[in-house]
Amino acid sequence: MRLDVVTIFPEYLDPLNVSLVGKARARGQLNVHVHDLRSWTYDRHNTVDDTPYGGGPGMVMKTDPWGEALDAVLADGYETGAHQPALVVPTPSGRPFNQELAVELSERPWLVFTPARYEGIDRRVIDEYATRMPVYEVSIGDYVLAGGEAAVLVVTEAVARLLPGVLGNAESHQDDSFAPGAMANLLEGPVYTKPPQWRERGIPDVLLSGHHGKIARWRRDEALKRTAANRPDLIERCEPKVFDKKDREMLSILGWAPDPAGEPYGRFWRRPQGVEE
Ligand code: 6GU
Repeated sequence: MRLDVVTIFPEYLDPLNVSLVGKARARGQLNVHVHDLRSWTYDRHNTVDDTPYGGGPGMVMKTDPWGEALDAVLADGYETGAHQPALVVPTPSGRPFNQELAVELSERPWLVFTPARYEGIDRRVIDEYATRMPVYEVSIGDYVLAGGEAAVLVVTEAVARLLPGVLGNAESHQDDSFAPGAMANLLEGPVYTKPPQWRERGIPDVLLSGHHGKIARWRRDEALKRTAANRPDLIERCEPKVFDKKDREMLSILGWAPDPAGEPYGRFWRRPQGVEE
């Protein structure tokens, strides 16, 4: 996979040399190019922004540096045999980035990222390149960053670990929280390693029992507890048929009850707080 990043802070992308993404680059599984947007400015101050039409606060990134940068980056990629580029535009007004979108992006051969500072990029730039290639406007969460560079790091790491051969067998992503189908959209529960005693704290007995069936059940219960506590929306989104009898027992202990009218296809409903049935 080829990745291009056009930014006014190329050094912000230095972490792409480290860890999983850095190793994938070193092995030739990822071909990363970081470009300084200001290389495509020609005035004394290397201006990349200007005041917004219609007024209002903040500055808008100008069409010309972005247009020239993207034309040059695309021409370079095509010359070196890259094909089917997609533009990834980080913006808080984008589509929520999630594991499903990470999988979709990991299946593309070439991603071009356009992290912006200020109030974003003049819309005509995105509209122009959208006539030539798919454009993914993505947000990494419901908060506002000062710029899209951190989002590029997030998306790149989530995508890179899905590429064939990037993760070893030991770290396989088959049962990640959010992996399609894995644990039916439950978060992963707690994990433990040696030593067996630490500051008076032991390991749950079941994990030392060697009883694979009981261990799997315990892990599933812990996953249900953590999901119910931290992401009740994920429980509500599950098809009830993914919950077996033991799951239902645990959900009931946690204060959840199925919608009686909806069975077998209704969602699980949370029992109203403090109301006993
Ligand atoms: Cl992709 N960019 C910015 N600036 N803020 C964000 C974001 C992206 N995702 C969430 N907040």
